[in-house]
Amino acid sequence: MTKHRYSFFLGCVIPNRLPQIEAATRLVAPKLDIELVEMKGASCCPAPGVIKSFDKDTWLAIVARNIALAEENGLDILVLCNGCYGTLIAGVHDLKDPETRARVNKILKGTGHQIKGTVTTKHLAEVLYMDIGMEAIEETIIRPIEARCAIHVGCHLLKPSDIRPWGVVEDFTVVDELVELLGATSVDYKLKDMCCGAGGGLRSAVLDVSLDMAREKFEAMTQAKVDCLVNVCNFCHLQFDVGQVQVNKEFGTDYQIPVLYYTQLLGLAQGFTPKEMGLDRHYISVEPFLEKIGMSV
Ligand code: 9S8
Ligand code: 9S8
Ligand code: COM
Repeated sequence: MTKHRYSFFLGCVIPNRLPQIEAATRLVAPKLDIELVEMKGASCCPAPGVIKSFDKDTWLAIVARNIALAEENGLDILVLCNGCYGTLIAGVHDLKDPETRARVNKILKGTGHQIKGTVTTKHLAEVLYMDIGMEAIEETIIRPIEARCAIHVGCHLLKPSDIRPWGVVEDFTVVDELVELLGATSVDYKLKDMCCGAGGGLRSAVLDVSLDMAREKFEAMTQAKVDCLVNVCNFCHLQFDVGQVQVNKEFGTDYQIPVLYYTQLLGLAQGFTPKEMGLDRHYISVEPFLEKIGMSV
């Protein structure tokens, strides 16, 4: 099998708040012949909904420095976060323009890095679906996950769609297919396409509105009787796991929806233990979901 090598971009949230997502991803990757190559000295991407809104050139210079590190590796970037995807894919796109590239390279001079425009950025879902392929993933599954899952795709994975590889995104099923490949059912629920409420600085700036949006999604998922929520963005993950505890406190509710990042679910299907997938580190207990699939932490 050919080896798939990527520059591994972690962003801020995973190293600081959700190291279990990194650990799970590092364990499942070799089974799919994916090699994750470090990006030494990488910084915040920086977040698209926040920094980009303040000053575009500052944003772009920092994006360019990160992309330059991947170019020095000679490898496309793999991200686990929709926000990082949004930033880096837009950066790659903007820096294709020779004038912009020259302007940004001038700012970069002092850092010792220059950007040439030779690498692209791929999201985990894209790498799995398009580079590795469903068949190769299926071959690694030894323990099918029979559970009802609410899938949350997140905003930045899909839009703006003209600089993303998906084509028409109004009926996007890639994440559903990846989840169902593991033996699970993707359950339709009201507001499935709605934002989790965290992005664009909302969670930091207007927490009550942010949590109210998450609450609406939890209510719809509960009504749909799901066993867990599966996501492909660490910021959505944070909002759903940590935020669920906050929602319960703020609104007097008692939602108990276990939240899994896709590689954690994939790892369970590949035979890793819940502990190896870091499921003992969640805010909302994953135990009911594990019980349903005949496992425990
Ligand atoms: S880096 Fe700094 S804040 Fe964050 S995780 Fe994802 S978006 Fe990019
Ligand atoms: S959804 Fe709306 S903006 Fe976003 S991608 Fe991740 S965080 Fe949740
Ligand atoms: C959300 C990223 S994943 S941001 O908050 O919109 O920048």
